[in-house]
Amino acid sequence: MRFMLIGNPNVGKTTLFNALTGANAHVGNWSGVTVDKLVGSIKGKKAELIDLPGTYSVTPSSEDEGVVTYAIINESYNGFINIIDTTHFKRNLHLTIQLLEANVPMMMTLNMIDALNKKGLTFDIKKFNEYVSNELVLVSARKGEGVSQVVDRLDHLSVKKPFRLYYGLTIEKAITQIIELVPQTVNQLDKRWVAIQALEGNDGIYSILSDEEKKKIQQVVCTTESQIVESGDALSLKGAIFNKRREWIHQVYQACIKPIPGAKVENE
Ligand code: GDP
Ligand code: MG
Ligand code: K
Repeated sequence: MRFMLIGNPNVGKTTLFNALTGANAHVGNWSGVTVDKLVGSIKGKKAELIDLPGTYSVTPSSEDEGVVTYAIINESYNGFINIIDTTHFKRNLHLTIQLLEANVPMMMTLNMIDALNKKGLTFDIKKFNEYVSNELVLVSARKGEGVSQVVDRLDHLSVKKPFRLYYGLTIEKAITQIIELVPQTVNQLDKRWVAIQALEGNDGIYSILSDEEKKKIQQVVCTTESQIVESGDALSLKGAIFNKRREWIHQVYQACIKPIPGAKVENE
């Protein structure tokens, strides 16, 4: 088995990676780029863990971020482990949504719970489970708390209920059109994911498509961009997608992050 560890920069990825693997990692190479590929063996399991570069988005805006799209499309794996810093929950969820949309088996590890509690806040995992059907584990990677649960539950990863965020009529119409232009499913990635990434401007996805398919999809992206700008709903297509995600994230945040009764709260 093989799992991909994915998260924003500075969320405790290396700390969790070391806790899961006992720091037995070896460094490899991603083809074509100078970014290191860290591969470790998960303690007590016949499973490999691959550490991906920290990123705020699957849609690349740097060489590091390009590696994430490349790996998601080209590597073989059984699932993702998304590490979330609960003290920066809202910011982290933008990447999480992009991973959820792939509808690949994924565990979410909610890290820095100790630091969240110090801020007078708790994380309501039951509430979060009403928004996402994934395996969820609260961890404090630095203290090693929750790490054994992560290992145990890796055996049970599956897509219980596909994740689907609604982007509004204009974008949904474009998604439907692009899905029809994507000929085959790659790496169990949802075609809807490919469509949304195309609309966000992730050129990495075209590596799996022919020039003809690319041209047709880019036409849909271009038309949709004009429609969004003309409608005045957002300044750009990317902006419109971002706004829909932000609305969902705001709801999830309100539902899941709660003050500890009697504690002095320090806000995010
Ligand atoms: P990466 O950039 O995602 O690889 O993050 P690191 O593993 O390097 O961690 C970034 C910082 O967060 C380090 O100072 C860690 O010691 C700290 N850190 C990691 N996990 C936790 C945790 O569970 N609680 C707290 N309070 N700090 C943590
Ligand atoms: Mg790191
Ligand atoms: K390389």
